[in-house]
Amino acid sequence: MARHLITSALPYINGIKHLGNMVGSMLPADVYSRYLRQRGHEVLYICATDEHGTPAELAAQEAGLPVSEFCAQAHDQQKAIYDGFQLSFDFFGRSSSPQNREITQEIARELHRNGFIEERSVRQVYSNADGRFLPDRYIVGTCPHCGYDKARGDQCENCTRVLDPTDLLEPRSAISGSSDLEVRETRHLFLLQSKLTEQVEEWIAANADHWPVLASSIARKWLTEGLQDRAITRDLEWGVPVPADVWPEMAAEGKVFYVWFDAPIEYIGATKEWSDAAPAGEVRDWKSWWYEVDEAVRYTEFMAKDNVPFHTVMFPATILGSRRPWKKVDYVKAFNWLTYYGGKFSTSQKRGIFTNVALELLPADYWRYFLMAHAPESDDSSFTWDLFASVVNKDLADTLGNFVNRVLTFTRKRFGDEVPAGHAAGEAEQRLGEQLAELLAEYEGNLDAMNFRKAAQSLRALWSAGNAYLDEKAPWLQVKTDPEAAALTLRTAMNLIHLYAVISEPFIPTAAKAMRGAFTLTDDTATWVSPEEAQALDFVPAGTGFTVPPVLFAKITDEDLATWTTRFGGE
Ligand code: B3M
Ligand code: ZN
Repeated sequence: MARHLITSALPYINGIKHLGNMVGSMLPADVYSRYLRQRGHEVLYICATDEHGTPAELAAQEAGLPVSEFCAQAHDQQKAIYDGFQLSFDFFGRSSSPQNREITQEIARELHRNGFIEERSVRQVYSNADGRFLPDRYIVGTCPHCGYDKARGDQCENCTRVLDPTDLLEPRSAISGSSDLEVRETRHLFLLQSKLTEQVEEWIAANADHWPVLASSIARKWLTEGLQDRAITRDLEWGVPVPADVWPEMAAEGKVFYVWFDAPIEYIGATKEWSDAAPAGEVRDWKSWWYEVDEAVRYTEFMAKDNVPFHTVMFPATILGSRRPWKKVDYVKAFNWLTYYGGKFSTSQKRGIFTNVALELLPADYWRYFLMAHAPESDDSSFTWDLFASVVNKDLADTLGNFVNRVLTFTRKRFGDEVPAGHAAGEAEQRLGEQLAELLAEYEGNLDAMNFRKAAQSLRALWSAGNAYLDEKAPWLQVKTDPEAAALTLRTAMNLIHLYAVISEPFIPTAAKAMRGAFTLTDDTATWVSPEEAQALDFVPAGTGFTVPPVLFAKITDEDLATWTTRFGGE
């Protein structure tokens, strides 16, 4: 038994996330957490909303709310959706928490003490109409290369060229549209990453070999480009204030830390939030997960590939520079993009499916299974309604759901409300058992390795094995000539249902619970079973009471498909 610390990239606060975000961070982290808990490990799965930065301020402005209120509401709204998706966070915190402020400021002080922070003058665009400095991406204008008139100060979306705000023709504020802009001198704190290069290199050399290629290649590529010193403060209302004891002038000017400085620290901050929220009588020791921890804690991070540089280079540089024994990541599980018909999911163009809307259409299990079975692991993967419907109908409705329903309904009709006994297991059961043991071992291997697509394939193979067995034995025919033979088949099939309930739980927790709940058992836990136990298939003995649960998965009809394709756009 080990202690597993698990985090998924913090969803940004400014809007509801789409399915692409879900599959690249929170959902796989949840599947993995659930699996490890079932296997008896101690798991702490931490996530939070990432609340600071300009986009939050702008979203609040658009909503006509003070930013603190906007964030509080948006946090609750996201939390409700994640509950709907059955994400089993141990804690879902907020990067604007006092805990994160305290730890972020403390780490900044340590970086300063160790000579890794320097104050520098910079020239920055100031908007007189808005009364504030503008971050590069909030200056828009015409691209000098391609003439696109909505190019941002950091990059032209049309020709993808990287820009400096001063390159833009006819620059204006993205906030107010005002062109009354000037360049002013201001001061910011810089994290001297260049001085930390060697240590980050060493750390990556010692660790990245164990990561999946997607993560290690991005980390190494970033390193070869060299670590630049970077500004870690901003002129914003909303953020972790620069501590006044170290930088009194900057604090007085209202400088706050850059959102990417405090966001990863919130992994620690949220753990302290979890600790502080302990109910009376329960001791939660956040430091035992993060500070001076021994080998026993294994830390796994989940994220989409664009977040990898921050987690494998910048955040480790921050932590290393603090010279404190903070836990660093052991394994970085990164994901490619889930596309919508090969194109980007887009909020502004209303392309694709958002997490709240998904739950209005279908319960979480449908999405959870589909997304993980088609997770963008080795490559990008594409969502299409046809693919979604065929996976749901084949795997969930036919292979699993129909099996469960068929077996329980038929048994009740022929043998009543208790698991029937019948003959002793024979050769077919022997073969089935061996097959189950082999497939379960493979499934475990894929989950241990966090190969989610392959794990879903193994799970599906386990479901199919049950179907093949049932079709071969055909209890609806057996019952006519040898009811005891039919009873054996059905008892075996009912044990399969119980096995499925246990092993499907990481992917489809609601259906798993319904399957487990079909049997009257005193022990209602989903404790994992070993391949040997799967082979023995003796979970629900003859005489166990059962009920027939409602249909587990409804089929997606052609009519649903047509409606959704029209509503959300296809092709
Ligand atoms: N909020 C992800 C994003 O918005 C970012 C992750 C932070 S993880 C510390 O792209
Ligand atoms: Zn351009």
